[in-house]
Amino acid sequence: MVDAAIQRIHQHADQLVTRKRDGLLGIFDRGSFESDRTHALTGRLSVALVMVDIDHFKQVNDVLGHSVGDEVLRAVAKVLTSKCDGRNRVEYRYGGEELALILTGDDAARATEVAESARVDVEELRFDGYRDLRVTVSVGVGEVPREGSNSAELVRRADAALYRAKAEGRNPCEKG
Ligand code: GH3
Ligand code: MG
Ligand code: MG
Repeated sequence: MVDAAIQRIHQHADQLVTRKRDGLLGIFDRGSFESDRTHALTGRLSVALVMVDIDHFKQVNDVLGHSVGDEVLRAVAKVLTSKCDGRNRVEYRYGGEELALILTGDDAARATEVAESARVDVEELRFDGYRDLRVTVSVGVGEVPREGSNSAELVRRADAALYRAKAEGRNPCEKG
């Protein structure tokens, strides 16, 4: 029992050390997302996943250029970082303009509050030299109860919620 707990602490320490940051955004990368997600689901706390997708991001690149697109991505990543603590709430670049949060110990309602607050902060972002530029994100929240829960199911729930958010016209926050 104690051995198992110690082993888990060691595993967690190893995993924190091997986390890597995305070169462009400074938040954790996809590999870290995968290992943290697997680890989170070995614990006794519920796990919530928030998927964040920037709306119409291709247009930002097409109209204003990729360097402005990069700046927008970095600003959105910073908003997510401001909601996280690096332990129970961690932010990742899932891929491209899709970012994610893994929340350990927050139920879906709490995770939705965090996601909603990030969504509103993104709406309020303003960019020097681009007065009229407005950015929104669509957000999907999924949650699984605890230990033994299926990792793929967690992503499936968050993805389904994100899909609904997009289908509803973008910029809302949906709970899975
Ligand atoms: P939707 O509202 O449906 O999400 O539309 P969207 O335009 O955001 O989605 P789409 O998948 O059509 O385009 C995503 C774009 O994100 C295309 C790709 O070039 C851009 N992108 C991905 N990674 C980066 C990056 O690191 N920097 C920049 N500037 N653009 C990126
Ligand atoms: Mg996308
Ligand atoms: Mg998008």
